[in-house]
Formats: sequence, C-alpha cells, structure tokens
Amino acid sequence: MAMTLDLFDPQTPEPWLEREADGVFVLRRFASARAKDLLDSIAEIAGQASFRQMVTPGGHRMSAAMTCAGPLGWVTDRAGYRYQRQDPQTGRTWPTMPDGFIQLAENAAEEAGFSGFVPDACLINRYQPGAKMGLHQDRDEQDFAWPIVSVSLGLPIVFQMGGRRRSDKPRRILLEHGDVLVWGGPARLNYHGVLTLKAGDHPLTGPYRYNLTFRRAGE
Ligand code: MD3
Ligand code: FE
Repeated sequence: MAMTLDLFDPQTPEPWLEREADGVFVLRRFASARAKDLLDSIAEIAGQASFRQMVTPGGHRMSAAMTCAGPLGWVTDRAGYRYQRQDPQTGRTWPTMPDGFIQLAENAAEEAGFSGFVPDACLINRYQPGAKMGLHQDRDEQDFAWPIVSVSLGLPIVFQMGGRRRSDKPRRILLEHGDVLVWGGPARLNYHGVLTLKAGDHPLTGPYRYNLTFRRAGE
C-alpha cells in the first residue's frame, strides 16, 4: 500500500496556535504527525533508562513514572530535587536526546517566539490511570529566560494553569495527543500541574499518557 500524506486525514490534522497568557502558547496537534516516531524513541530511551516512580524530599512516591534523555536529567530523592548527568538507577549517563526531539522542541519554541532554544534535558513523564501531578513550580533550571516546551502523547488529561502564587486559582486546559505547550516569559515560574488521569485506551499508547518536557537546565 502506498504511503501518502493526506492533509484531510484526521490522524494528521493541521496544527493551530492558541495563546493562553503572556508567554504561554498551546500549539494544538503540533506533534501529531511525529507522534509515532516520538513514541518509538521513548521506548528506546526506556530500554536504557527505565521508567521509575521517584521519591520526593518529603518521602512521597510520585504517581507518574519518569525517565530522562539528554546531557542532564531531573531527579528527586530524600536529598532534594536536582539535575544531574548520571541516572541514579544505573550510574550511567542518560540516553542521548534523539535529533527528532531537539528539532521538535526548537521548532515549537520558534513558533511561540522563542528562537534559539536548544534543550539540554528532556524529562519524560508516564501517567497511568490514577496518576497526577500536584501544583508546583519548575525552578531547578539555571536560566528562567528559556521557555519550557511540553509535548502530550496518548490519553488526554486536564492541565492546571495556575499563577505566581500557589493560592492563585488555576485555569483548566485539556491537553490532547499531539498538543505542544510552550511556556516562557513572565509565566515561566507559574504554578501548574495535571489532574488525575482517567482510564482509557489510546490507539498508540494504550492505557498511558506520556509527557515530554524539554528544558534548558544548565548554562
Ligand atoms: C508551566 N509536567 O514535568 S506539562 C513537569 O503534564 C510538568 O507532565 C506536566 O509539570 C505534565 O514539570 C505539565 C506543561 C508544563 C511543563 C512545564 C512548565 C507547564 C509548565 C513549567 C513552568 C510553567
Ligand atoms: Fe512542571
């Protein structure tokens, strides 16, 4: 069967841009056409650095399973949150960030007005039904002038976009397969999280939702 690129195929919709706030954009379906490749890469990375549920400094096991790719990886344990070059599970460096990841992150950041974004860390979150991520800030990176680019794959989830303070009432945004969030500027340190993943069966990811977050963590 000949492979053709059909612009009217609902599996490969044309992306569209939604501005949520100053410095915050959702590039709807921006990663749809590349989703299969991204998922193949995730499986390859997980073969070298397996998904694990890390422990917070407070001693709670996170409900999302995580792994990383790139020169730096984000970890948490009883000692704290940090970026480091070694996977604590193996003592080896994290798997290489695939070129397709870097390209996607750079392209998405450019669309949202952040040119020259070169990630040095990709945190991969895997949510199973019941998993969530409470409101938090991402502030372990060195330079908050760089945005964070997040890619949603698989089952949909409700994202909570909070404000500067934890007490600011969050807005709810549904993130679906292929959506890319670019988050920078004055909103970079805003609180955010996701509600509990509901059970489902996605044609490409089965019971899971994956989230890739691309960061510039070092200098
Ligand atoms: C807003 N991940 O990995 S992605 C995280 O769906 C994280 O897995 C969530 O929060 C997830 O830290 C949300 C969207 C996102 C990522 C980073 C941000 C939003 C952000 C950093 C600052 C502000
Ligand atoms: Fe975060």
